[in-house]
Amino acid sequence: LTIDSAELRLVRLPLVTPFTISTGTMTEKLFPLLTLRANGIEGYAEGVMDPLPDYLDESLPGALALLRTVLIPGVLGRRLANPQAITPLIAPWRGHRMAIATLEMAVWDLWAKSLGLPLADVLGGAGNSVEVGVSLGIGPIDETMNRIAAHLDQGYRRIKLKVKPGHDLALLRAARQEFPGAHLTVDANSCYSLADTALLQQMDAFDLDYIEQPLAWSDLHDHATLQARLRTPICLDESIRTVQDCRKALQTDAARVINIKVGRSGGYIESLRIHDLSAAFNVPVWCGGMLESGIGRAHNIHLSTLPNFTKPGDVSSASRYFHRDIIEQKLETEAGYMAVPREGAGIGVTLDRDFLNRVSDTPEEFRP
Ligand code: OSB
Ligand code: MG
Repeated sequence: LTIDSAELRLVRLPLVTPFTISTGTMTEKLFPLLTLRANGIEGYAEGVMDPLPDYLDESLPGALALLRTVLIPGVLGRRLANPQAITPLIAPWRGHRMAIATLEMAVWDLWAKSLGLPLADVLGGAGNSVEVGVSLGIGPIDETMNRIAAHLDQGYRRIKLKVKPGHDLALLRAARQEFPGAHLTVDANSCYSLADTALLQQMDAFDLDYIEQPLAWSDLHDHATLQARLRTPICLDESIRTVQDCRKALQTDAARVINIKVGRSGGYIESLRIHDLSAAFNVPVWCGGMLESGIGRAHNIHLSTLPNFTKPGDVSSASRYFHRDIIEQKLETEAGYMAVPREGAGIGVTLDRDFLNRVSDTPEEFRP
């Protein structure tokens, strides 16, 4: 596999519904789309970094700089025996797990296509569909109750509610009263501290599957302190960037569930390690989402076929996010399950080039 050229472009898609979490509101999705080419085959990936560092400490300008100056030039003209061959290329760089993931995931798509196999099979996954839940943004409680009901009616198998101080216990009281049997979770996106321990302990009354990332994005120690005071499992999202983060979290009982985002963790090699380590600790994992277009969504679905993805992931219908997607296929959930796109090879989806050109800036071309 010799990579002969690459293309990088920025894509902007308006969101069907503005998405509010504790850190702010998103009304559009802006992301880098990377294409790698080898012998007439194309591999695709999208970056999940935000324009500003409000989810994690990575931002779009920094990620683009790394991709342009070292990551993409580093693979051009290089013969890669397998995806692991890029390891020395990414090893020098601190952090930037999202920029690295963008490159790494496109290499895996290309690699699977060169083998003529669906990415799920190359990764060691199995099955034709994966279990799916939804993540509902912050909004008025009555509106949220209607949205929960609508998504449960559609078959979604878990409802994750975004919370923040002042929008937490009353919301949970209402949701649990109206939907006594539903799988409910909350995601705080790091908005609480140990000073909120009493409030977080009150969440134990609502039989949540887990509480996602209640404390600081960079802090494992305080999560361990909190977990010792909670019955509800803590799930870590932002805090898991590497398998070493995961090891420290599991060794200290800072989390009892792990959210894996391949686009946040440097790609598949690290995600597979996180997946396997969690399994060794008997800790379930699930696939997180970052409001991805069809390219990132397809990647997430393939990853979700691995055996320890035993909780529903955030890989819901693309039509919930976008009026129109940049891929030709429709990634839609049926009765709570998302079909794995196994047409062709790799991630199993193809670009809708006319539409893509309308929603992206001028592509940047790279040659050796
Ligand atoms: O914390 O999981 C998160 C979206 C953007 C940034 C962070 C998060 C999310 C979501 C949405 O929860 C998941 C999705 O539906 O793609
Ligand atoms: Mg989260």
